[in-house]
Amino acid sequence: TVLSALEAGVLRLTLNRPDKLNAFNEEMHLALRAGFERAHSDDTVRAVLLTGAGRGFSAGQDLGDRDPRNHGAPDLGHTIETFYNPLLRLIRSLEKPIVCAVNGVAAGAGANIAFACDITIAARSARFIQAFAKIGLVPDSGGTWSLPRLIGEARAKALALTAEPLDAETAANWGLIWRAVNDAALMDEACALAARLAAGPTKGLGMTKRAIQAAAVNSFDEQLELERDLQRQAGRSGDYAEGVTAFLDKRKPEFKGR
Ligand code: LHQ
Repeated sequence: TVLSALEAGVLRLTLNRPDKLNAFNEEMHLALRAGFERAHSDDTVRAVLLTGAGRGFSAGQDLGDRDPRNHGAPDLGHTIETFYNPLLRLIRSLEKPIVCAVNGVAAGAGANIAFACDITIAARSARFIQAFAKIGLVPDSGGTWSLPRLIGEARAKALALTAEPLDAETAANWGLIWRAVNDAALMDEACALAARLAAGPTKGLGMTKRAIQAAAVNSFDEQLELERDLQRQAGRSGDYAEGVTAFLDKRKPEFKGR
């Protein structure tokens, strides 16, 4: 249900239930989690590329698993705690860049997982839908946190309360994603970006991600102190020495991710 391939430091994870628009069932959750756990533990992984197979990115939770006529009132809090929250924590806490290539519709949790990644690029034909309101639910997968931060309360509330689809171009103009690109160019652009990041100074990039995320809760003074501490660590990395040496030698740096 998730294809996993490591090439030149890029771990490519492809959601692979195309006939269900890559809706999440338990098996796909566990496979994707295993992919991100590998990204955490394997030093040869220096960037992640997340995308979907077929015409959709992900339609969110598999509602076929959830027929209330068969199951009665479910404990969705348990589903969130067991499957979605651990995944979102793995994405945000990974100190390596995650590129998300949204190849088609991203609905419900599928949209919010895309917004939790570090650099999200979408095909121009992709749509983002906060589908939760259509079935009486609340945005999850960090959506109520990321939406107001990325686009402000007014737009966040309108998207979440109406469940109206948002096109990729508007999502990019609003700052919800990095860029909308032509459909045919999506995978080339996303792979090139992931490859570039995987060849970068991984420790420094990882700490940059951590610092920017920490700004959501820190005061200005706390953030200045965090920058000092992280810069101290970055300054001791081999990649810093290589970066400065290469600059002085007027050549391209060869970062090792250490
Ligand atoms: C699907 C799904 C789907 C199963 C398309 N499930 N089959 C967390 C915790 C616990 C519970 C609940 O939820 C959550 C978080 C959430 O993510 S809630 C939100 C769940 N997602 C949705 O409500 C979206 C439902 N899907 C749609 O609204 C549409 O399918 C979209 C707008 C995504 C795409 O529309 P179309 O391009 O017209 O495609 P389609 O509707 O024809 O779908 C294609 C196939 O995929 C179809 O199957 P079929 O056998 O008829 O070809 C759909 O039934 C299936 N599919 N989404 N979530």
